[in-house]
Amino acid sequence: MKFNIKRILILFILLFVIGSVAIETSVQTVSGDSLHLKDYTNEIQNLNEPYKFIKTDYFKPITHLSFTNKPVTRYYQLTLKKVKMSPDGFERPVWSVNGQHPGPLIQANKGDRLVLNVTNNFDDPATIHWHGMFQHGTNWYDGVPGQTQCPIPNDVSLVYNFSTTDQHGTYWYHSHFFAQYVDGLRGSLVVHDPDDPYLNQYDFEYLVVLSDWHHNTTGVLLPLQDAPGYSGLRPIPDSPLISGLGRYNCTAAPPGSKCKSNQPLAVYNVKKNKKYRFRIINSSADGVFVFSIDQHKLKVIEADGIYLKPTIIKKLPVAVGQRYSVIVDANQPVGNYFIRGTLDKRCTPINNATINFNSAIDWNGLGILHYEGAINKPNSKEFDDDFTPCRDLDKKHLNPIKPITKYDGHVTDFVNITITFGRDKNQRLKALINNSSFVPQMNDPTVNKITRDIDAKDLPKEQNSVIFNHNGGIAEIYVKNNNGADHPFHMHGHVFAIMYVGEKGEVHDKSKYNKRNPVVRDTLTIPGNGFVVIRFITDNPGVWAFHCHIEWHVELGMVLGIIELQDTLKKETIPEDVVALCLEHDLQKRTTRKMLNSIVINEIRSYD
Ligand SMILES: [Cu+2]
Repeated sequence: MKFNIKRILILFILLFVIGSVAIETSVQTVSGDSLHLKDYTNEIQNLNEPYKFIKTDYFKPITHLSFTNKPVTRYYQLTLKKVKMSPDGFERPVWSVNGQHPGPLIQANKGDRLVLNVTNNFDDPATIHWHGMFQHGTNWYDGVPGQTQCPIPNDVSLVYNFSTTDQHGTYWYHSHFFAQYVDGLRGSLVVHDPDDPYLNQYDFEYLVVLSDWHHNTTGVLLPLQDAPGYSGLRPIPDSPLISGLGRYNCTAAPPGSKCKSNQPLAVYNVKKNKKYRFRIINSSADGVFVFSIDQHKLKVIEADGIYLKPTIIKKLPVAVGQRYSVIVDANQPVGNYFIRGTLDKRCTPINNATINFNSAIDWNGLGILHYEGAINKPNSKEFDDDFTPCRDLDKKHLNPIKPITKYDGHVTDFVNITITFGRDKNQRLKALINNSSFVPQMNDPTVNKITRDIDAKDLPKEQNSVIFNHNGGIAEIYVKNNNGADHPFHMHGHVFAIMYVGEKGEVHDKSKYNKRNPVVRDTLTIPGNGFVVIRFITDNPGVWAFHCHIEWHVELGMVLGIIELQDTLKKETIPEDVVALCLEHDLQKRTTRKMLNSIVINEIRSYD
């Protein structure tokens, strides 16, 4: 209970502190006319001025980087600061990146190195995970507190420095510190590919960052979920957001709150007969989004960085953590058409003990596809569903552009895991993997332990470690979901091949594995009471989280720590500034120079 009171205290203090913080809304503007792929607007990297401070207007086409003959090192500044914002009309503190939510787009070309100076001015500790990036040889920049680094304390900067190697596609970044990304620390990351087979099939490129949104901070929500005897389900959001914009009916807002109804919607401008690549990211805490544009079908070409054989769909279901690219042909009569970013209510279980169960949310998030010259009010009609609700996009739409065959071979390591829920001795809800709920050791991350020559098999039980030691081997994980909820699982450091997805009641049958042309991605939905079998190549030394991306489940402990090739990993040297975070973290715990900070740190201590 002590923990809960502290969290609530933090909220009140925050509300006072944040009252004085200015709102930043200005965004970088770029010329929309000069953005045809044939004449990229070059973003010139001035090496005398490292750490370029970037902002992104999500409603302007992407200003590409010019392709270079040799890889380029790109320096970006990401400053973390709480600001007051009203994404759906309701004002609250938002954990912003460079003053905006979603955070700015980080761009690179294939092979480039990203050097990202993260300055933490949150008054809370923070980390950033670069979702989907493999971090070959740089496990300590994966951004998972307790697994790959100590949290970045307040008023401290950490330079994340990693190569994109041979990766390309649509990625994102988010905090991995408690549920901080749900409060706003999330943004987009795109690695362009000069050899992209679809490069000449579209004229402009847009990003769509989808998220569910809560009016309460996670500092309020998490203790409620963590309360002894809590019998509700995942907290119900207040709005769906399309690239940071949504609408809330303010008559439902609590008295005294600042709230404006009928906020402007997300508007994406198009020109008749041009083609647009939309990169769609579900950065939610929880919800499955269904993305569609009335009267415009979607040509799917990428999932989680993997090029696909193109197929045409009407509606795109996107689970948390997944990304897609689709090409949209603006070939309809000049007009305004609804873009739909619908939070799929069918996938959100609810009972009347659930936090915010009586939310005034309008699940049907709307944006507008605006043709140049259109003046009509949009009244377009939604497509009928052409997908299975609460499931990933059907595998027939997810064939890699060329079959990826490397997963069909001798399995060197096999791990069997079972997901359940349970209660601890205080009747607090816990998520269990093989009967064990993950607890991070914030001040002594697993990778630090491995490099101190602690053998992975001697790690504390609550690290939920699974060990893979075959260099270049094929690991297979069978995940049995013994509860009724669907769980979108994400693996750090890898993509994996999906050998099979089994629904409730299906029998596990190895002869049904898709060995010849499996779907390959980094996030998949495990059906309620079903199972999945995945494979990945064990070629990336590191400590890699494999976890449900429903953030409420992460906080209940639904996390596994893959310890991969520890014999190689233990010989590596973690950069001094990363190790020093642990000292600074300890130091700040003992410091009372800021009351707010000390409260947050004390609270974390209860998890250490
Ligand atoms: Cu889950």
